[in-house]
Amino acid sequence: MLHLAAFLLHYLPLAMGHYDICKSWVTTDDGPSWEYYACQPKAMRMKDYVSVRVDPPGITCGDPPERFCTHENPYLCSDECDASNPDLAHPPKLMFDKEDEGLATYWQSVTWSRYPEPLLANITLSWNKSIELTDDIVVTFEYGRPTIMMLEKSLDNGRTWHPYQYYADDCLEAFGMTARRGKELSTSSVNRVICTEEYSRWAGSKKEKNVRFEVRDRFAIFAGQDLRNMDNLYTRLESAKGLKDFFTVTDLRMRLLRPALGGTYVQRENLYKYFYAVSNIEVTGRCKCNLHANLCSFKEGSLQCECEHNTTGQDCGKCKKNFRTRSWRAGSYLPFPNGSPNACSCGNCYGHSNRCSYIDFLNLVTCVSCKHNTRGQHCQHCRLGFYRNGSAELDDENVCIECNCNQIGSMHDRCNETGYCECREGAAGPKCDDCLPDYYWRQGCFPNVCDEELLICQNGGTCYQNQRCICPVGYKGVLCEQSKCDSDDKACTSASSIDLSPTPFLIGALILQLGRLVDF
Ligand SMILES: *[C@@H]1O[C@H](CO)[C@@H](O)[C@H](O)[C@H]1NC(C)=O
Ligand SMILES: *[C@@H]1O[C@H](CO)[C@@H](O)[C@H](O)[C@H]1NC(C)=O
Ligand SMILES: *[C@@H]1O[C@H](CO)[C@@H](O)[C@H](O)[C@H]1NC(C)=O
Ligand SMILES: *[C@@H]1O[C@H](CO)[C@@H](O)[C@H](O)[C@H]1NC(C)=O
Ligand SMILES: *[C@@H]1O[C@H](CO)[C@@H](O)[C@H](O)[C@H]1NC(C)=O
Ligand SMILES: [Ca+2]
Repeated sequence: MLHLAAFLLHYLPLAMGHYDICKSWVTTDDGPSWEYYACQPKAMRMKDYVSVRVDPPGITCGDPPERFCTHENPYLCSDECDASNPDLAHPPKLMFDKEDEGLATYWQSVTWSRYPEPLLANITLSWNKSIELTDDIVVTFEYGRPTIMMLEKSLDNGRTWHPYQYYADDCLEAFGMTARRGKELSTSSVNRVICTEEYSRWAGSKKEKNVRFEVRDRFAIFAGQDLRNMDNLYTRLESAKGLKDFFTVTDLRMRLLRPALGGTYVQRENLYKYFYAVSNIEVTGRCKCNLHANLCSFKEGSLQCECEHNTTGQDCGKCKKNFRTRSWRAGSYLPFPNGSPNACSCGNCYGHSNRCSYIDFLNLVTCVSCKHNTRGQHCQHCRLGFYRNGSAELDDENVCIECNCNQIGSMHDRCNETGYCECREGAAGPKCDDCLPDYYWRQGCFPNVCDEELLICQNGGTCYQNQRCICPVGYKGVLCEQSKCDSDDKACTSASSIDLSPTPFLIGALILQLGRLVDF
């Protein structure tokens, strides 16, 4: 705990808190396993990874060589900028170098020799990577800060640009905006684009060199002055729409619109003292990895998150192949203290399995224990005895419908894609629980013995449920076609006299019914 506290105190200005590990091997009641956490890379000095562009062409001094002087020494214009002489050159890279103590190195523009045409310069910083700012942007101007400038940002590698902050010694005159200060911002205005006069007024070029974009003042609105209550800030970053994006950039652009004037109007007779000189641009931030990585490395010229949680992409912005969920999600700072990893896993099991297993040598992920009567590597098929509900999505719990084939009428449990079972001879209907017209049902379908058309019971016999003829006394045979006695048999003739009595008929029917009951 003490160690952790020491760590936090040490890194507080940059790292501000936890979320520094993505997973750990823990032992639970169910044995050891990985536990996953939301995680993010440490904050870094982003100037070490930036590429810079200065516009327009020819704005950097020294080609041809040029004399300049300073506001403090306006009549001693003996300093020289010469691009061909390393000691006197001021190329853009000097805004990002490591300086020996006390020796400022700086990019410098040409002087304002074309006054009154404005002296305009753009300094564009590109990371080719989303960066989340964690501390103030600080731009250091040697020889005075611009009297008008603007900071712009891009979130899409320079395709579109948005104003980030306006700076002027007179905001109303320069931009038609009321001047505000970063410290005056509140919960409701935290991501407002403001114009500030704090960094543009003349205070002597050596005294006040820095121009800031106030990230800390904005964070402090939620986390308190010394940023102790980071949990509150993280909660806000999760919940307030657009707040995270406000602090996220891929590119920054400083539009220098009017140089330092030394506290007075422009003196036409000495334009050698008007120019821009930037010795350092400090941008502190971390790679945006959507809380799915704690490392960000510089590879092939750009920063890349080293993604965990089965995510991939420069910002861990999508699921790895085989782990594609319907919707990828960023990790979350909440709940404290470890957040939610929102890892990608078994995404293509269509929600029918919570487990998947990785078969190393095939480089293949398969879903384990598919539920809802599904089967297959991705639970994308229906189990035998089930068929696909054509109007349901694959991730529907009811995607597989039981075939329900009649056990007796069908060949097996399987059915085709429209739910039709395969019927035994004589059986019919989708589930094979009906018989074809010339068949009757009795534990399966059997060909009719008698009917009303072709197989008619003879000699007054009646057809019982297509199964047999009920013959009058004295007749037998399948269709009662045979007489039971010879023509001279007396018993037969006497019996034939009571032939019309219904009693034996009923008894016969009863016996048949009984026989049927016993059969079943
Ligand atoms: C600076 O960039 C802006 C767009 O952000 C552009 O309109 C302007 O022309 C550029 N100025 C110079 C001097 O290149
Ligand atoms: C930007 O980064 C992507 C992804 O790392 C890379 O493929 C691309 O080449 C980079 N572009 C430039 C201009 O560096
Ligand atoms: C990522 O996939 C592997 C392979 O299936 C699995 O072992 C691991 O638990 C997954 N990680 C997460 C965070 O889900
Ligand atoms: C098929 O799926 C649709 C959509 O989910 C559902 O409304 C319907 O009831 C299902 N059909 C059957 C037979 O289960
Ligand atoms: C399923 O079987 C029935 C009856 O044999 C048939 O009409 C239907 O077209 C079959 N469906 C498919 C998709 O094969
Ligand atoms: Ca420098």
